[in-house]
Amino acid sequence: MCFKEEITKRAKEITEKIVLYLPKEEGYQRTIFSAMNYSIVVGGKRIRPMLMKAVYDMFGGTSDSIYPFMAAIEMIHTYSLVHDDLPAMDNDEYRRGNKTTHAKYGEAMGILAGDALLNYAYEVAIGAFDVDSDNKDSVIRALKVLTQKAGVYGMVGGQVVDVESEKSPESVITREKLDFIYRLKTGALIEASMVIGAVLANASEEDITMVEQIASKIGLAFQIQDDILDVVSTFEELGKPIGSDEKNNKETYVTFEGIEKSREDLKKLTDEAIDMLHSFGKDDKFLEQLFVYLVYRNK
Ligand code: GRG
Repeated sequence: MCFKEEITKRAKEITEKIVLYLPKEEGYQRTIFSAMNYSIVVGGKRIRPMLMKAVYDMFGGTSDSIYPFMAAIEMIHTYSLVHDDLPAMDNDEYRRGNKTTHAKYGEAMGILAGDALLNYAYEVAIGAFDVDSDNKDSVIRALKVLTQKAGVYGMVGGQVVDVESEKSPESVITREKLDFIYRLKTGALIEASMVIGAVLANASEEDITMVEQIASKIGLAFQIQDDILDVVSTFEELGKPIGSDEKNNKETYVTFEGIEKSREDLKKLTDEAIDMLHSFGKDDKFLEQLFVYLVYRNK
């Protein structure tokens, strides 16, 4: 089986597991259940639960307590996309090849579906205590990681600075601020995914710290590739060569560093992450290939 087929298979298996945690579409509030479920099943690469499970497997985890956390991280990621697509933020009509949640259900339901997914994620993750009552301390620690990385010291914090930088003309974005935004907005959930995999598998403190550092590099590389893809598609649409003087109104890694240096930095970060992965001595080819796939993806 080639790697592309392998990740397609894993993404399908992950979706089958996640849907088991979705609410039933019944009761007076059934519209919210429908909007939540639509947002999740409509698509997505499932890379965060995939990373979580791959790290968990690498450290020899065997309990089913990983599954509620895999569902929870995808719910939190999906809520962030649902809210990011709202008229008050990016105002996007399409996502994952389909209508965005607010475009399909209306703005109020879009807001509520995001709120509901975030809250439900924690309800689901807490269910890990029922699955693995012998591993309570690890479950508590995994919950802490999840809540912190998703919140104001994580993804939400990064989004706040991003929104402020875009909307206010006097807020000048510096390279330092851009790093902050990327580390939190994109990196934090990737870090949460991988660290939770290590924590639930009872990896050593030293290994957990190393996993967080690897995830941080992959998170940044993932976002740099997002910026590169953005620039490439913009220039393709304009029918101009990449790097011609068309000015994008948004500051990104590429506008600061240029396309060549961005590609070099992306490679450097990925190579460093893979070297660190090798230092565990686990010979995990899947995780290594997944890193390469994520940071060199073409969409
Ligand atoms: C609204 C609190 C709040 C946060 C929003 C996720 C996010 C923060 C904004 C979306 C915009 C963006 C470009 C984020 C960077 C991370 C990123 C590339 C997200 C898309 O993740 P994928 O590619 O999406 O994993 P799928 O659809 O495959 O799940």
